[in-house]
Amino acid sequence: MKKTNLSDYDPTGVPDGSKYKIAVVAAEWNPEVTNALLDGAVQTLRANGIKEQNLLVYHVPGTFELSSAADMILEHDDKVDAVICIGCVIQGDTRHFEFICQAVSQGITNVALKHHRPVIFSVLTTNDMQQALDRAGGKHGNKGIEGAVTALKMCRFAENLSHK
Ligand code: DLZ
Repeated sequence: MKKTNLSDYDPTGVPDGSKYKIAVVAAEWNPEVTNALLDGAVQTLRANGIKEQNLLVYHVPGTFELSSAADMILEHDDKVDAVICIGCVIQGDTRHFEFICQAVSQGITNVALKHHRPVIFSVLTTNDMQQALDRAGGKHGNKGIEGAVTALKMCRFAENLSHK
């Protein structure tokens, strides 16, 4: 499936969110991007029926902190069905970009496997700010929306397994 717009989804294929508890963690670096991604995720969860008391929003300093925050949330609350991690890392002049991207992608995978619950990668890793803005409500849609839809689908996936 080739997707050119991160906001495109078939609403009929998205699970009802009213039975799920979902946490969203957003990094404070590049806030013009991460706040737009957070809005996209939260609005999409609400549009698909999540109850306000089951929607938890947290902030962490940077993208590097997302995986440890997701780990703490899942450790603390076994009722949380999924965590959406939102961040934006922009290529700079040093190798910091590589280390953060490597750490967060591996870290999020490890947390999901440790807790057996979905942890969603809504992290933009771009060459410049314009590429990030294009994917945070710009011409390529909003990766926060994609993350919310993915979280709901993965919650249903886990639920279906538990009924087998
Ligand atoms: C240090 C740093 C740099 C250089 N760039 C970014 C970035 O583009 N996006 C982001 O979310 N965070 C960045 N950070 C901060 C790190 O994620 C982290 O917060 C610090 O290294 C402290 O652990």
